Amino acid sequence: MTTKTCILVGAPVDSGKNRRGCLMGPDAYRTAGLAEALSGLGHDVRDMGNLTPAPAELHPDMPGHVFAATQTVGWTATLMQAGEAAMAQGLPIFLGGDHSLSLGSVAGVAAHAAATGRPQFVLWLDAHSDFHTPQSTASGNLHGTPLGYVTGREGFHGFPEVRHPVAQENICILGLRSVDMAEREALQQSDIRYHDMRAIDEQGIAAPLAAFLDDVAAANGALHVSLDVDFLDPSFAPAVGTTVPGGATIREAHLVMEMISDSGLMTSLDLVELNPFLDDRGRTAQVMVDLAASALGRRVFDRPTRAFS
Ligand code: HAR
Ligand code: MN
Ligand code: MN
Ligand code: MN
Repeated sequence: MTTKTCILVGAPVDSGKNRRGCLMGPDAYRTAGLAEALSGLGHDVRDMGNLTPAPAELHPDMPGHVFAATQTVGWTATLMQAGEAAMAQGLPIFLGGDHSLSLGSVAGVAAHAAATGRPQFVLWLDAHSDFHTPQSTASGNLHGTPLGYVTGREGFHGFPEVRHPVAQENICILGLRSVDMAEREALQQSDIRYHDMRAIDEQGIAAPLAAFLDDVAAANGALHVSLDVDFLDPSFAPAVGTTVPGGATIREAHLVMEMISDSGLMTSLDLVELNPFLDDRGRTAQVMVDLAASALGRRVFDRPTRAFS
């Protein structure tokens, strides 16, 4: 694959849910050797360090059960700006942080795509659909809302305006196995394409992904990939607060990443929901680094043997 300038954007966002630990994610990826893995593939890697959230205020219309909304508003403003700016420099890799970071990362890269006249596409690899609004979420956890926000759903009071919403038909979710009732109804009424684990078991993961990548290519789209740790089966990716059994296998996940790499279409990437406090000797961080490397050109035959422990 062609050599890229990879911009590592540390986003230690921990406000998207009540359980702490995702703030350690960026340093876990650094410790697991992300920059070295990517530069070893020939890429130019620039680590921008970690961002901090902009000051923000709580909007009176934000429902009271929403957790740490003010902080997530601040993160969204910061990440939107940083995401748009990083797109002008290369291929941003957002090192999370919980999935609420994607309110900002996706809105930011979509603004850049709009400015360059390209449609934004999003591949969402997740056990969850993250399509809530602050009104529909029962948990109050904003990490369950980024797809709601970036598609322009109502009710994100106090958040930056989404000037360039992502078109529903340009979004593909793979890996679903935990969807709340309110999200399920909204998803069914939307043009988002989604494939749950049942569909993946029946049809394989390559067919729906290939169809989506074809559409991205035909539209000359920009492709943002958002990889949630819980897309993976918790048996080998335990470091996440919201484990759901029955996730993608390591081979399915690598196949997805290798197909993305082969397509040459990916323009930005999120690595989210890693909670190093829950990890087992760094193995989940290492799996995520390996997957990022696959998305950026590493192949099975090129991989050095690595032992955990
Ligand atoms: N749908 C549930 C909620 O809104 C769980 C959301 C969990 N989201 C993540 N990211 N872990 O996908 O609370
Ligand atoms: Mn998620
Ligand atoms: Mn614009
Ligand atoms: Mn999830």
